[in-house]
Amino acid sequence: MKKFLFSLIGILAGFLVAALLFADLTPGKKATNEESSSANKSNAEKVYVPFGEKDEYYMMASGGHSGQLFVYGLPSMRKIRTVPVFTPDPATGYGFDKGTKNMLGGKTWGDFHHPSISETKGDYDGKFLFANDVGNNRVAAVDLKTFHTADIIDLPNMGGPHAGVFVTQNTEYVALPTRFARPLGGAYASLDKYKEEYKGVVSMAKFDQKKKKFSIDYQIVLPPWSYDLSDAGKKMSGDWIVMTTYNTEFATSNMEINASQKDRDYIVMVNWKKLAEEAKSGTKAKVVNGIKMIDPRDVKGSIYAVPVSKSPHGVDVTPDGEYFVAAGKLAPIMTVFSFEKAFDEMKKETKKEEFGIPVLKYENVMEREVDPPGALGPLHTQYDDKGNAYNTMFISSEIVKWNYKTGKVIDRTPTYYSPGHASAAEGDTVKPDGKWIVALNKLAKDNFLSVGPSHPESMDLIDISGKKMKHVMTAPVDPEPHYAQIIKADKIKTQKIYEKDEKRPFSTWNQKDARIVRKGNEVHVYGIAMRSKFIFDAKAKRKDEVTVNKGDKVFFHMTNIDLDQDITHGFAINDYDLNFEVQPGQTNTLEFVADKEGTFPIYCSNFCSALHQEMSGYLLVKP
Ligand code: CUK
Ligand code: CUA
Repeated sequence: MKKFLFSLIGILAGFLVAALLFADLTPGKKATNEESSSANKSNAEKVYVPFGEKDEYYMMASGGHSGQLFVYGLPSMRKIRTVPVFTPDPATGYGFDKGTKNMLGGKTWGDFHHPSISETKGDYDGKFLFANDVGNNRVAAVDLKTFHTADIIDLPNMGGPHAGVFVTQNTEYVALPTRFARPLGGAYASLDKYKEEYKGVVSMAKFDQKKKKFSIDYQIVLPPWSYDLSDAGKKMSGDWIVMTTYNTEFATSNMEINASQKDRDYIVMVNWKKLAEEAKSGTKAKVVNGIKMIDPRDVKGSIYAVPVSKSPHGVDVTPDGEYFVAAGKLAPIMTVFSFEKAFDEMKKETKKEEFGIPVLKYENVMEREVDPPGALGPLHTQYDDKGNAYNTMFISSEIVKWNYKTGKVIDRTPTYYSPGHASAAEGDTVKPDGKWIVALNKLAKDNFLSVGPSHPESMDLIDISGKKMKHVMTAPVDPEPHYAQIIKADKIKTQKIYEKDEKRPFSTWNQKDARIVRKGNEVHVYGIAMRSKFIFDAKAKRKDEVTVNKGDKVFFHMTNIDLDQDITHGFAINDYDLNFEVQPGQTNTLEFVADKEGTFPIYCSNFCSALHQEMSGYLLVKP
């Protein structure tokens, strides 16, 4: 009881300090107000990208509970595109056409936290971007040639893959550790059985870049400790993944207090390579709901736990792969751990165990603790090219720059306000750029024109090329970028159009081939969209009319034959709640049941030419 009171007092004190700090950081303290106009002018020049020139970086930001990916240009901070991933999007017809509708499987939202760009030798290769859905247990891949979502799969046996997504250094695996513990398959089990029946799970997915398809290679079964964030090792630590936990208390309710009892939680270290071998040719895996599951306690030397200050949030491996830094949201310190020391410690025989997992000695693995005075609520760590780390401080609303080899604090700069993650240019790679960091803030307060009681989130662009950080600008962003990755623009090679492909199923390339084919109560329209008309049936009196019977299943297989970049056609059916698009050279299918009789105009919903308004036709549904 005494212990419980202690924690309670601790937490309350934390809030009090937080409140004081918030009060301290409201507008009067804004750096921009105090800086001279010449400083502001140079800030403006830093972000100004003249017409005709392009940004130097892409910033790929997760869209949180919008389920989408937000694409920005840096340093201008101009938003370039919303790429729909987990949520239907009428603006692009995503989730309306047959392919993407099937991919979403009827789900209407996702909660996307951590984008992860595919890597080769620990460097972003700009080919694909992976996304986790904490809301509906999914993982997605976005093809960075087209910025279209290429594949989505469900992750069975999990309760919110929050601690992913990250890739191993050659994208061998797309790893997704769970946040919530659940009985396997989501089966019913009383919360009184939490310790025995509930599991933490890591999905180890493989992505076939040629076929653009995911598969789950194996899953790792873990104690129900609630895994928060994670990262993959690099170089010397490349076979390992590290994960923070925040509920080694096995709390099942009132988590805020009950999961914050102990002074220490664990970082869990798992050797993914050993487990992959076991999954491939061993005998320890059990198939659960169609997936190979391995309890790493059955595979010697594949799992260890390292104590860490209570309830850490992020854990991030340094670019050289030699250390990992945990940031404790309740303990206001960053802890640097050494992989080398951990490997030495693993070799020693006498080890304490918890839940059957060997526990390494904290003092023997910890390299240093860094505790900048007054800096509160450290969440995530990023790196530059000079051995420096940058930590977001949620409560004291700042970024702290420090050297991870010496522990020396070098600089601090306020953010506006309350950063979750920050993202450094090329920050997760083996060679970060060290030019920019963007703080992804949870609160904007009064930074922008008011839009009522709830405001946008905000992003601070900070120049980290010098010894001192320089806050350059703040931009609004829709909810909610948890994390972002910033990649050099020249690493991404987009395609201009979808190439004409005569063999593609359902496509029609010649106007004279547009046709309507009936099979029982199915009506297949092999149609063409072009400036500025639809052709559904080349031989009919009215080429842009489709007549069906009520109850028919209708398929519009539309090909956009305008092989000209950016000439996208929309396809909307008035009064039928349907809209999708075909990009240049693309073929897309819309499938629906004509369950409403009557006369329904069809029109192009994406402005495409001077005669866009004329690009229309009719769907007639006979009673
Ligand atoms: S979490 Cu949001 S601030 Cu989902 Cu990466 Cu840390
Ligand atoms: Cu086609 Cu507007």
